[in-house]
Amino acid sequence: MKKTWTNCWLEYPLIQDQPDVTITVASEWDGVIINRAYHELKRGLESLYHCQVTQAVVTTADIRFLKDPGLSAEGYTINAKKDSCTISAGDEKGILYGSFALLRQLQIAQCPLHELTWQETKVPSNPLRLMIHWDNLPGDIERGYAGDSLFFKNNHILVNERSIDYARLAASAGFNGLVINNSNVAGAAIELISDRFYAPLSRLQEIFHQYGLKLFIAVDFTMPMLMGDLETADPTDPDVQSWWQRKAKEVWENLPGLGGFMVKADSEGRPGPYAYGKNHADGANMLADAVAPYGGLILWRCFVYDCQQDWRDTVTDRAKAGYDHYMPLDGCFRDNVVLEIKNGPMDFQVREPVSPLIGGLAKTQMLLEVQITQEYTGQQRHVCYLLPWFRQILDQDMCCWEGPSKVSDLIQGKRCGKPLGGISAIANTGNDPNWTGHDLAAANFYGIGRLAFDISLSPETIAREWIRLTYGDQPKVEEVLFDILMNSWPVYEKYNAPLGIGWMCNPGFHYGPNPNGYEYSRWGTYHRADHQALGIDRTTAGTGYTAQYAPNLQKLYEDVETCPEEMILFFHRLPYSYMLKTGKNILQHIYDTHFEGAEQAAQFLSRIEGLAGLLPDDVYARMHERFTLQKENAEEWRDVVNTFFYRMTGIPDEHGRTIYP
Ligand code: GCV
Repeated sequence: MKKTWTNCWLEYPLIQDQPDVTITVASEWDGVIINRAYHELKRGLESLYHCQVTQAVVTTADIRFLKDPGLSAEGYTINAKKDSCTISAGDEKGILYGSFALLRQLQIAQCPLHELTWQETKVPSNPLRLMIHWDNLPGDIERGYAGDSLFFKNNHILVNERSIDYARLAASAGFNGLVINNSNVAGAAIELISDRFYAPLSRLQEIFHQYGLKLFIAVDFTMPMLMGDLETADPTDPDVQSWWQRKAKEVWENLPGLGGFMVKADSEGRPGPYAYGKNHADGANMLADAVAPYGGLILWRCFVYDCQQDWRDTVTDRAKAGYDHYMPLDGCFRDNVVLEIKNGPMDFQVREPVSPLIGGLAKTQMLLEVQITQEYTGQQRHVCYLLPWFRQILDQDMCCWEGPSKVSDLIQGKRCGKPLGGISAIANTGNDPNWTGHDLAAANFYGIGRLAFDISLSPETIAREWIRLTYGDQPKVEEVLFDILMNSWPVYEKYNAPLGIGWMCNPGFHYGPNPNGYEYSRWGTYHRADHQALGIDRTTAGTGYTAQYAPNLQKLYEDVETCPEEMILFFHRLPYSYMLKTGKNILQHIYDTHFEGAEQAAQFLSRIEGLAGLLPDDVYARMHERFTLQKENAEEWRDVVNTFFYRMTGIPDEHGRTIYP
């Protein structure tokens, strides 16, 4: 297949021309992953220096892979001392991660290998670092904004050179697993775990394995009915249990080393244990028992709410659903079950508080689920670098016990004392030439992998790294792209839904301004705006949502004076005249931020135009097109949202700007 796609951050732009230099690499031990590490170093170094890279004996090599049983799984130590460089690890994966780290550092330092003096030891912060694909077997992607699936086409599995490049990108960012199919399992996907697909799946799995990536498959809870001839999927039914046990045996015989299954149950029309009067622990544990003999995991999604719920009363609140469903089950799950929890209580809005379930569960392993496919954050037409947001989420202290209780601690299992947990990202990749639609969206793919591997990283460090690796050492490019990336989420938020309200986009598609657009809003608008006030009272006097947080956080959110203002309308219903700490009332805040956001989006475009000639032509053309669209769309958001509130209140902008276009 002719290569029609980019290498993203594995481009390895030239640092110094050294055609006469030969760099030798040797390893103390063999293995398929070690072999990949060697080939990655060879590819990277030859591109960075135009040198030769060959294999040698351990004692004389320039770069040596050493075994260090003292290092934890997947960890590495690099010791570069000008004329010698060692990468030590306890397992093969550590050598692979160490090799990518060395290539990264050379590009940061912009020096030849024999001038590098550098020491680094890293052990991944999170045992699970997963990309979650919502790819469908026909080849489309649910909420995909970068082309078609990399894994499926016309109900067949694709195994090709691009699968290898995908694995390279994922491993180099730090991921160690992926779910390849949509958890809304439908059509041919129901047969993914059958003879029809085992052979190509096994070939795909072999590629992933060489890059240290575990394959996971999303399954439907009613498989015994859909694939088998059972009339029930009741998790307590012995026939159902033995159906899954037989199936698991068959699956692992065909796909040894498979990571496990992901399940979305009792959610948005998906079947689950509730249909049989059973709970989610009954469902997850039944599956967990079936896969346990093979070391399999069950990733159980917690996105459970009644989307048709009537919430005109004051206590029914979708935000409460996750906690209400799962808290009573804390401690009831098997050790090979991990609960996968969206970062917020709603659904990947541009701003939400952290899900109270994350602070609630004390005895259960958790996987934080974030969304890098930009469903609600501009759909990869707009730039929205999400790492500053993810940093805030991970740093949020849930104040839920006397030990370390930041989200980053809790997902690492510091509270429950169990070994599994981590970060999963709903993937933003597809078969577009640049993988992610918007060229700058690749920073989210790279960034969340890096952050999952090393939870201490700042969004700034990651952004600079990504720019440097992708576009080389070009100060002007770095200055402009860094600035745009770092401002992109705040700017997007400004022209979108204000102060934590959420949605205000077209139903279904979730793109474009529509203040009353929440699809499940037949019982009232999401923001509840009328001519006097807006927002939802989620205090204990309102829906009672704040009571799901530990006392300190509850107090913080409950009191309108201390509630973080960027989320004030998520927690409180307030009059338009309510004065924010900026000295502006809410209405004027909405007007001002929408004018500012649209202006800043326009500035992004002119700054990108300043990079003409510095970026590759195709990259520049794509970026120019997307930033032009973002500018136009931001103006539309500004006008639609401002007009909505102007009509609602009849109060004009204090500065006399035109509101009704
Ligand atoms: C895969 C949101 C999206 C759905 C998605 C769902 C989920 O509701 O709009 O497309 O379905 O989240 O997380 O399962």
